[in-house]
Amino acid sequence: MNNFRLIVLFFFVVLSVNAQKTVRYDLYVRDTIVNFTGKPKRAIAVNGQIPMPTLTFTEGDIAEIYVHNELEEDTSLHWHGLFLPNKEDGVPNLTQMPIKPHTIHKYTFPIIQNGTHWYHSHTELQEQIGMYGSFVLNKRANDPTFRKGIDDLPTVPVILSEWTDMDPNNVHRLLHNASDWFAIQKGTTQSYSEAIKAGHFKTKVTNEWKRMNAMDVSDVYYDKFLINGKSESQLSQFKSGDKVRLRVSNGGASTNFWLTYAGGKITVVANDGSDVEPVEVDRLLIAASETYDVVVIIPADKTAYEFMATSEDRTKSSSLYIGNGIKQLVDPLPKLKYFEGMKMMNDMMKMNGDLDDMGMSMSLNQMDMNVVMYPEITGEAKGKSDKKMTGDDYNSNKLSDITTLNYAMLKSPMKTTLPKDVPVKELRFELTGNMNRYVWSLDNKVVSETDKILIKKGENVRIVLHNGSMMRHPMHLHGHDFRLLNGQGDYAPLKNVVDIMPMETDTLEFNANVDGDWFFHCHILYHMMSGMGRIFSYENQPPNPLITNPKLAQRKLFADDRMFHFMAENDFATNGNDGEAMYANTRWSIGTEWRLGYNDMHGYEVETHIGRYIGKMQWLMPFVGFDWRYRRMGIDEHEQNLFGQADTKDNRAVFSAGVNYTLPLLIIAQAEIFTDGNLRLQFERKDIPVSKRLRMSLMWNTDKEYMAGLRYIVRRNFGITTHYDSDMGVGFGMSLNY
Ligand SMILES: [Cu+2]
Repeated sequence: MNNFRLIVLFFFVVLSVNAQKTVRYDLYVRDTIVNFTGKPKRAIAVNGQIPMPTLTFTEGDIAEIYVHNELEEDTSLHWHGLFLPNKEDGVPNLTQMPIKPHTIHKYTFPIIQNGTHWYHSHTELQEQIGMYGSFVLNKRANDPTFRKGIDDLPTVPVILSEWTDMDPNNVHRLLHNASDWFAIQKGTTQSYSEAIKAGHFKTKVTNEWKRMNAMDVSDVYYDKFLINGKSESQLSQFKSGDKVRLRVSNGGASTNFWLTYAGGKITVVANDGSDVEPVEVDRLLIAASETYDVVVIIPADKTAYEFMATSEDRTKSSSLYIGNGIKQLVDPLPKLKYFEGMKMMNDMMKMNGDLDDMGMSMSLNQMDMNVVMYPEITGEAKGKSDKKMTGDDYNSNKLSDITTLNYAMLKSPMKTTLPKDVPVKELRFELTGNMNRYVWSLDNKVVSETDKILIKKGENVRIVLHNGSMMRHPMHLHGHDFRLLNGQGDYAPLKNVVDIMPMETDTLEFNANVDGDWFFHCHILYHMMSGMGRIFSYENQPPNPLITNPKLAQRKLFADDRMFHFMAENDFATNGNDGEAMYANTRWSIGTEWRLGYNDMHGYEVETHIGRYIGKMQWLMPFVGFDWRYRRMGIDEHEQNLFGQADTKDNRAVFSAGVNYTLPLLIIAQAEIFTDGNLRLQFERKDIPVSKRLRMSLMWNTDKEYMAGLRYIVRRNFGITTHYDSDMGVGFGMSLNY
């Protein structure tokens, strides 16, 4: 061997020792049929599995991930919690164009961090039907932060999710149409008869007086909750004395989960992929898209200890049994006391729709107003108590022996302070929304109504978030970890999701250190699709080579929250048909109502309104309309309205302008003036929940028309009805709705 060859060989050896290892995965995205409930349903599997395969890397590797889109629709993959170049972040129409059907897209980025993360589709609602998986980044063995007794434990990736047999597009549509079908399925209608039975009639009236519908902690009914794709599974390889580290990711589209364990305490050792000082708890709530690493001990042999994930609404749970033998179960979480929750909400809700924390300055999940609904903390429902509540009355750790994790308990093992002497940009957002129209926003604006927020590379960005809505929102920042200011000083924990409860104020800060357009949004999938987010964009950054037509990309991105949702219903009754169809989005509503008799004496009537909802609570809607009627009257039967104007019900085709306003008790007042000079005032209340499935509607107007109706909801789109109408008389029938 000559010298030259030796030298070449030497360099080769040196290079290969120091070279970064490239780790390649090929992901084949395909349509599949699953059967979680006895009915075959469409889902999306990657490499034939749900959840998607766990991707494992070691810090220092180079990731190469080839996505083979074998669907008949676009897709994308987002690497949740990862630090990477912006064009690898996987947000379609923002950081790349969608991956088209039957094409291959390569993602590649260096792995410059460690911890438990996950990945999911960022395209439409694909995350709901299977596109979520664990993403595990191991520490290097010589990592100075390596923790003996923690980082060397056997680890198991655990990804939580949920399943609904309903097409998620239909879920989304129903949420926007204020259908209470999910509440009927969950048993949380909170009807008047249930309220009376529970001694909470006054609570229910106050609730509706303040223009609230039934309250709940989650929006969607699910058929199944899943751990690693199953409602029950077992890790039988562990025996007495073993410790296991579970790398738990919440890949649920809209579910927060309680985690509890039958074998004793749960030790939390990391959150959102960053180490925290170990903290022992009895239970924790993992919000949608968060990750927690927890260590559990197997106390004895011949026993399988239940590790349980229960949906926050406590409708169902799923279990992982750790160990081998007789099953040791954990106490199931008792059902929520909804009327106690309703009463608490009534106390907090001001008449203008704002929430009032009554000076309790809540933050970091320490005070949980929902404890009033937890029987295991506050005992069984006890009916009336008018005592003034203080912060301690909502602090579950002070009220009981059960230790519940909150954000103030998280402490980083090392300092997380940001660079000093750099400019600080302060931003403040109010999380806003209204349940009646399912609008979710920041500062009452959705993504498509706002510009990108410019930030400068190098500066520190501090964001104050206040949740003024009635639901909790896990807000997620792409591409960066932030410090959550939680009273731990220099050791504030690093996170990329902050779950904010109603009325809480939380502050986070990060150093702007990587160019790009980074999405900041609520991780409840249906809230995100409704527009609850913002885009942070670095000033003077180079253009993204994957976005060749930025205008087109932006228009497609904005299309998500501009989407219109359609609903229709018709009552086929013995005395005629009446029904409505509506096409609505965040601000606009196009609606048509009809009453079609079976003969000319009954008459025919179609009213169409196009309106725009105004204000945060959207109680006001000015509109323009068109009214067409025909009815054959008897001789001298001409009527007058309440204002003495001649009635033109017999034959009329007029334009109108008017306004709808939602009054206390959810009564819609409508004032409308027609081009023939006629004026009409109308009051209507639809869908009063009489019992779990019975709804009552009432209407009266100054044309001396009135209507009263009852509808019994048999199935999601089928009901039995009876009503009395001043024009058409009494009728019985059935209603179909879409
Ligand atoms: Cu949200």
